[in-house]
Amino acid sequence: MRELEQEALAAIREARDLEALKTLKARYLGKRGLLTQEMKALASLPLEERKAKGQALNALKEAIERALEEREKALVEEELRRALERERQDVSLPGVEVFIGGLHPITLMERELVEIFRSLGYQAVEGPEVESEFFNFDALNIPEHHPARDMWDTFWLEGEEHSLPGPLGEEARGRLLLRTHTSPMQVRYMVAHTPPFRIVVPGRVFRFEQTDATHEAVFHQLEGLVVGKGITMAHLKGAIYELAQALYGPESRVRFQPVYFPFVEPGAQFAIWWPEGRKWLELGGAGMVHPKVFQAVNEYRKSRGLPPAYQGVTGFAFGLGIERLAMLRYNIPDIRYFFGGRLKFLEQFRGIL
Ligand code: YSA
Repeated sequence: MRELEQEALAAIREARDLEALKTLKARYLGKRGLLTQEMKALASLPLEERKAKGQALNALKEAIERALEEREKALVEEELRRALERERQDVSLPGVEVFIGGLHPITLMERELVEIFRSLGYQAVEGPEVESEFFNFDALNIPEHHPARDMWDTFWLEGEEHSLPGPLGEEARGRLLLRTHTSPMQVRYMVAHTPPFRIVVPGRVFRFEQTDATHEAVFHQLEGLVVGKGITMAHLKGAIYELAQALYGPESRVRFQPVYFPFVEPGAQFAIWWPEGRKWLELGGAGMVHPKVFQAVNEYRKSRGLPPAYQGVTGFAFGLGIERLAMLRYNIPDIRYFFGGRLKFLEQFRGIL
């Protein structure tokens, strides 16, 4: 019996896993286990011997059960420790960088401008980049062969097969082109709406031009148009003044100089004093909406069965280049960087949303 005890306890101590432990349990305590058989054999022994051996066998059974329990506990703990080791995470490891894009500097500048005008009660609207000759030129008092057309070198679309919806969903008149300024939206908006209103129109424009550090063939403008009863040049100056204040603070000033645009009378070019750089920034053109533009809008409305809504009202308009402002805001020396497609340039704006 001593032998059996030594053998059993040693085997249990050395069991390598729970599976081996289960086999040992069956070997000693199972239905046909060694200890069970010894127990059965008791019946054939004389009473005194049976009693003594019975007690010894019970003690051995308890010892084996205890040993099995202890070993099982140890094996479970060991397995847990190994699992923890295996699945260990080093939380101090540097993370994997997630690539976050950013907004393009022109988008940022455009949003800043739109926000300024929104705070002044303007509504932002957008128009098509492919435009018809009628809205880009004719309705703005620049008929075919008018020398003023030379102010805007134009990309024309080839062929007659294209058609473009006008402001009322009808087919737009005239040849198609890439809009050379955002001013055609003045006409589109007026045809479809009645005054009074204040709008700004941000957007991309195209000119068949030689490029240099301050001129691109593709650039962005912000158009403004305010129409109502009693609108004057003073309102225009006030609007540009508010823009200057919002952009460059209380030290900023504005300057207007007479200039010719066919769709305004009087017309002006305007500049904003940039206190930090101590210089005037020529931003764009402006003026009082020309009566001929109102007349073209009224005629267009009439041809579509709408009443002429532009009588007894006046309006001012302006159009400024967005790239110039973004160049200053982000310290960019050459306008061609904006759409040169170089990642090194764009990555500087990563994460700016
Ligand atoms: C004038 C009167 C109004 O009642 C309304 C709008 C205007 C502006 C007019 N539609 C226009 O396009 N005038 S502009 O040809 O002088 O351009 C306006 C601004 O766009 C310029 O002052 C300049 O800031 C920018 N711009 C013009 N050509 C550019 C350019 N920016 C970058 N590259 C070019 N090639």
